[in-house]
Amino acid sequence: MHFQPQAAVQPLTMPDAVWPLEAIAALFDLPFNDLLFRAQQVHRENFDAGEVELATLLSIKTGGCPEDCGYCPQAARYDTGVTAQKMLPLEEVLAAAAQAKAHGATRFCMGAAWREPKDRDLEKVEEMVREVKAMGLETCATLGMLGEGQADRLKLAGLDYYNHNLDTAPEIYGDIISTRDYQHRLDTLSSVRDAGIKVCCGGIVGMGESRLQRAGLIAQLANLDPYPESVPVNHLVQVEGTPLHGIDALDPLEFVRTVAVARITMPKARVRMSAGRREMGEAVQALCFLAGANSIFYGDKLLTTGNPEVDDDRVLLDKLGLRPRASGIDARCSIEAPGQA
Ligand code: SAM
Ligand code: DTB
Ligand code: SF4
Repeated sequence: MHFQPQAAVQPLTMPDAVWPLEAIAALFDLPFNDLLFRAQQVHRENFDAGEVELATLLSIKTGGCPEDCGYCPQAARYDTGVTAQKMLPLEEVLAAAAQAKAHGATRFCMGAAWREPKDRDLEKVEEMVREVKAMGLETCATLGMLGEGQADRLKLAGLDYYNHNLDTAPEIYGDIISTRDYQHRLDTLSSVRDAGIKVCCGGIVGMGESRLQRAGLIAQLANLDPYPESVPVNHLVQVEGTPLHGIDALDPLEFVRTVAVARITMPKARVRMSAGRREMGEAVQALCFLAGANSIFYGDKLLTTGNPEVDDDRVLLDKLGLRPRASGIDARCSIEAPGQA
């Protein structure tokens, strides 16, 4: 029996950013239809519910990563068939960005398989950011942990968002990744925030965590002050050779619940139905949109694994009567600190 007393989850959204774990766990435990109804209400209060952001990903430096993230095909220590490559030349990045724009994407996210960028690598990324932004796309980068001054340099280059995920609840983080800790992630998020770059931060579900641990991840995100402007909810893509390959599959409705709870607890954030859509099927994706997801990765590849074909996504959006978001910086996506909202 999952029903919890309504009192624990009474307000549709909290007046400030403080979300006790118990309140988030109680949201997860609501009857499915009640949870989706509330998520849809919050969604409509904060966004045009017919609109979805299309973000395209490009791996600008693939494979050979020294970290040991148990889910990741790019960790050098796992035999996954991903070979380490050098950083892509600027022209290739710009060609991919132009194609993404031509297909209707408004955000372009550049990912690198680094623990942290070296200063000389960052120079090249700065150039990519400047040029992609000049094409009229929102820019996002995910390069690992940032050292002193690196976030400021990216801000100066015109970076709009930095993606850095907390991935899971703190108490199981060490079971998934041992080469860095939670505090490292939080420190990078603070330096991104301090530099004035918008924060894109989420996690992965389906890594063997419990429902309470999923609530623990959302609690971490929702209680960041302010919470992230952009929240990618990834479903684990199981890749042969990684330690998490072969783990029991998550009930897809738990993924939908996670999206809904993210929407309710971070009402103004772009909630992205991120990795794992190809394996999900249309019906689960439709439920995620109903649960308040309003962003997707768009393009036939994520970083190294597959994503639905662009044409299939267009058909799905059409079927659901959803429109791609028009270009331009998200006006409603400026999160204010608690007390200012
Ligand atoms: N190396 C940088 C880092 O870890 O921050 C940036 C790239 S890393 C691939 C970006 C994110 O991709 C990870 O934090 C993780 O959330 C997600 N990711 C990686 N492999 C995944 C998988 N197999 N399934 C779902 N998400 C995955
Ligand atoms: C995020 O949260 N998910 C994306 C992006 N940010 C960088 C990455 C998903 C990677 C899935 C596995 C792969 O394709 O290598
Ligand atoms: Fe490296 Fe990032 Fe993959 Fe971890 S998630 S192994 S840091 S590329």
